[in-house]
Amino acid sequence: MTKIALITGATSGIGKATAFALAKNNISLILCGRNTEVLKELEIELSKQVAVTTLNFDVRDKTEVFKKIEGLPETFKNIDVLVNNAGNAHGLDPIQDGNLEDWDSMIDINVKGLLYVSKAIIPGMIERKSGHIINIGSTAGKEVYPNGNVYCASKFAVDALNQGMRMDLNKTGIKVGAVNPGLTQTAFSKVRFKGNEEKAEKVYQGFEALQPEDIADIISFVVSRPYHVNIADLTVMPSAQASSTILNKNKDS
Ligand code: 8X3
Repeated sequence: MTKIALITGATSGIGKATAFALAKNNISLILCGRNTEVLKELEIELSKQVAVTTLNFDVRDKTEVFKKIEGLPETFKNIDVLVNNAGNAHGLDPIQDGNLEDWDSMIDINVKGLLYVSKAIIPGMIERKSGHIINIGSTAGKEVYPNGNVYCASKFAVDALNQGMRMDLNKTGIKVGAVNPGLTQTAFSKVRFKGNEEKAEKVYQGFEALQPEDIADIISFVVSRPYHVNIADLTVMPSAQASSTILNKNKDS
């Protein structure tokens, strides 16, 4: 039977690439995001391959999250795969200079948003005694780096929730795992640096960064494992990266 996957943050970066990768594997899609225009474009494009519906919400808005997920058409209600991908970094400041709004955004999107969406979907998975939750963490959730403070904390929380969910759902038939990307060239740094393209581009200069498609490929592999195989925790870095702080960049970049 055709699987159904719900992807948060599906309008860009890893989320968008994952939508294309899963469609290639004939998985029906529920694409969630804040940008209605891009959602519409993706729906038109991807419905050439698979059944697609879109949900327009901000993961921070718990009322909307529950309303939109509960309102899914019958044919999309039995979600097999949840890809908790929505997440952002806001700012790269030492803790003493941190901006309260940036902190709120990161905790609200990366941690609370992931919790709301999961809470809305888990009961149906429990009822059906099957489901697969893939949490998109980060190398920043494995190892703190200078000025990463709250972003790292939010991704450490994702790591903790990934482990906690797997334990609590162990008897329910739902499998839970995380994919933790390192330096991946998306709009991530542009958002982190509030639109400063120059600063953002520099992050990925002088080495070959991961592309969203590299991670989408891996998510697609994770999804396609037989049911008894759970990829519980997977960290992926560009070959030039050894840790959150060790990166082999060309001297002159
Ligand atoms: C993205 C990885 O190192 O830019 O989560 O924080 S990093």
